[in-house]
Amino acid sequence: MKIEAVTLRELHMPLKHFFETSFGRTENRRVLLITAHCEGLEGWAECVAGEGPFFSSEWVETAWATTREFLAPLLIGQNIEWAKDSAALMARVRGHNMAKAALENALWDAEAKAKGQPLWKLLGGTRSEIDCGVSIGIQNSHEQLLEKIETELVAGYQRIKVKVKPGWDVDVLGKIRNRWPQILLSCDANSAYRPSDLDHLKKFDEFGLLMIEQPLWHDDILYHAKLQRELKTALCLDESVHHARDAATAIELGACRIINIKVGRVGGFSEAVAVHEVCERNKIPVWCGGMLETGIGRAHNIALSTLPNFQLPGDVSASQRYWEEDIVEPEIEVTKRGTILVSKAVGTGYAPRKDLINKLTIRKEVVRNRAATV
Ligand code: OSB
Ligand code: MG
Repeated sequence: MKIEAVTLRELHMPLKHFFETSFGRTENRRVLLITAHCEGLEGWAECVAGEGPFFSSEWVETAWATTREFLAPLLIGQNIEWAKDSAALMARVRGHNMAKAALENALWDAEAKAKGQPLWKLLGGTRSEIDCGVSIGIQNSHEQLLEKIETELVAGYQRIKVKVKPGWDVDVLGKIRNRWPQILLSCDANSAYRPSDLDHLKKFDEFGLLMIEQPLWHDDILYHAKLQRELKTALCLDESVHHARDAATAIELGACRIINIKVGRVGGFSEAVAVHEVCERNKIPVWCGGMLETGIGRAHNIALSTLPNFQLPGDVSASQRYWEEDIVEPEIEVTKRGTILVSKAVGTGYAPRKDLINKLTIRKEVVRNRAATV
C-alpha cells in the first residue's frame, strides 16, 4: 500500500449541548479530519485532540502542525504492507499520540477497503453488537443533570457516567442513587482530586459505583495505586495510560481494576490492541472511551469495541446526542436495548459525507512531499 498524500481538514461543528468536565466546558468542536491517499483509495480518520491543551497536552494546532511538518512527511512515499507498520515509521517523533493515531487509523481504513474487509475484522474483533453507555457532563443544576439521565435511560443506554469535581460530587451521586438505586453508574473526575482528598473520596464507596475514573493527576500511576488500596470502588485509568507499558505498570502496581482505552490517547489502533492484550492477559476488563467524536471517529471506536475484552459498556453513543447533523452516512444509531449493531460492510460501514464535510471545512491542506529533513 503506497502512501501518496495526506489531506488535513479542520471543521467547525457546534455541539447540541455544551459538555463540561472538571477541566472546562466545550460548546464548539474544532474537528481535525485526516485522509490518507493510497493508490486510488482513501482512508479516513479523526484526530481527537481538543480545542485546548486541557485533557492532554495535545490540541488542534499542535496536531495540525506536527502532522503537516513531521508525521505525514515520514509516511508519504512509503510502501507498507500493513497499516500497523506506520507506527514504527512515526516512532521517532515523541508523544503526539492523537496526531499519530489519526494517520495510523486512516491507513487502517484504507487497508480494510483495499482488502475488502470490515475494519473490525481486520482488528481482530469478535462482537456483532456492542454495549453502549453515556458520559454526561457537569450541568448548570442538579435538576438538569437528573433530567438528562432520565432521557438517556429511556433511550436504553446501559451505563450512566457522570462527570465529577470538588463541589459537584457526593451530593449529585446521592441524588442519582436515590432516584435510581439499581442502574450501572460510574463517575469521571478527569484528575480533579489529590491524595489529601482521601476521606472525601471514601464517601464515594457508599454509592455502589461501577468505577471512579481518573481521580488523581493526569500523569500519575503510583498514587492511584495507593488510593485504590484505600477504596472499595474500582478505579479506572484514562489520562494516565498512553501505551501498553503504562497499562502493564498500572496493573502491576494495582493502580486500577479497569482501563478505559481511547485509540487517540494511545497513538492508534496497533497500540490500542496492545493495551487490550495486556489487560486481557491480566484479567482487567476494558471499555472504549470517547472524545466527543463525529461519526468518523465514532465509527473507529465501534470497530475497536468489538474486541473480546471490551467487557463493559463504552462511551460510544449515538450521533444525535452530539450533532444536529453528523458527517457520516448512515448516522450512528443505538438500539432500544442500548447497543450498536456492528456493520458488516467493507471499511467502517459509515461513509464520510463529502458535500457536508466541504461545507463545514474552514481550512484544508494536502501534504504530498516525503520528509526532506526528518
Ligand atoms: O474523560 O472520558 C473523558 C470527553 C472529552 C474529554 C475527556 C473525556 C470525555 C468524555 C466524553 O467523557 C465521552 C463522549 O465522547 O461522549
Ligand atoms: Mg475520562
